[in-house]
Amino acid sequence: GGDSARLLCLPVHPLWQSPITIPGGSRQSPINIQWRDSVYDPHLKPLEIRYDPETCLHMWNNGYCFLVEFEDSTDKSYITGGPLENNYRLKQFHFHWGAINEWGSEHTVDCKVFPAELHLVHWNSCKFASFEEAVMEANGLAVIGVFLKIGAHHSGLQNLVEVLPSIKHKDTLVEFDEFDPSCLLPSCPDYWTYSGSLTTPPLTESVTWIIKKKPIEVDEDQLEMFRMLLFNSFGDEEQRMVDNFRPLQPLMGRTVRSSFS
Ligand code: SG5
Ligand code: ZN
Repeated sequence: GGDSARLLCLPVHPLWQSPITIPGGSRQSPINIQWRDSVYDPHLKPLEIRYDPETCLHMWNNGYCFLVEFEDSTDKSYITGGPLENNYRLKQFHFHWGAINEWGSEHTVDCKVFPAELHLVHWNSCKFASFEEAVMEANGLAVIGVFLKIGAHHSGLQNLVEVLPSIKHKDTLVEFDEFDPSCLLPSCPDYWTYSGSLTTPPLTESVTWIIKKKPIEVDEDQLEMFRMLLFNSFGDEEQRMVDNFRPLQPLMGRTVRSSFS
């Protein structure tokens, strides 16, 4: 993020350059999840995930990460249950990753860092009319986080990886349809949940985080393809898109609940 990059005298990513006010700053993300401090909540229901591959629209490089966006004018792709009291519609998913496998995830578990982390971003369609409205409000958003670790080749992820060379530069977009992001979720239903924020500007404290306990496995070559993307636009100096994660934020007395004991 901005502050730590400045201390280390690294170039600051454009996303973090303008002054940003952190509203309140008492429930910021990401955090380290200390397993033994998480509290098992037997009332937490299983998370219900209903994704319609027809709602998948396109993939693009926004100059910070790559994201896949979904048609969200109706409740065709949504989640409910778990810690959520309403339906939350899928808006987009994206990843954060490191230059090397030793770091890259935003959340950590017992201080363990993973090489990458997937975020599926949803907004509360029972209480709000649009994503933009929900972004500013408590209970506006729900993000599912999934850790990626190095292991077996992931055939679902490969469908994304194959399109990455066509969105190498900032602000490039390709049509990408018929993709079901539930193929990127571990089969284990266990998760942690806590109240937090977006991890990029506007950093609003509107997110119910749902962090899956089990990581998914991807192979080294697949993550290397993430690292071939560029932060810069076509024609500008080449800067590899890596290390696009925010540093850990203080817990500030929050409780992390677990769906499992
Ligand atoms: C918000 O937060 C941003 C995303 C951003 C995630 O959803 O959206 C807005 O602020 C629009 C009102 O930004 C975009 O989608 C750019 C067009 O996603 C990213 O920047 C990709 C990393 C960040 O969500 S997160 O907290 O799950 N990391
Ligand atoms: Zn994210």
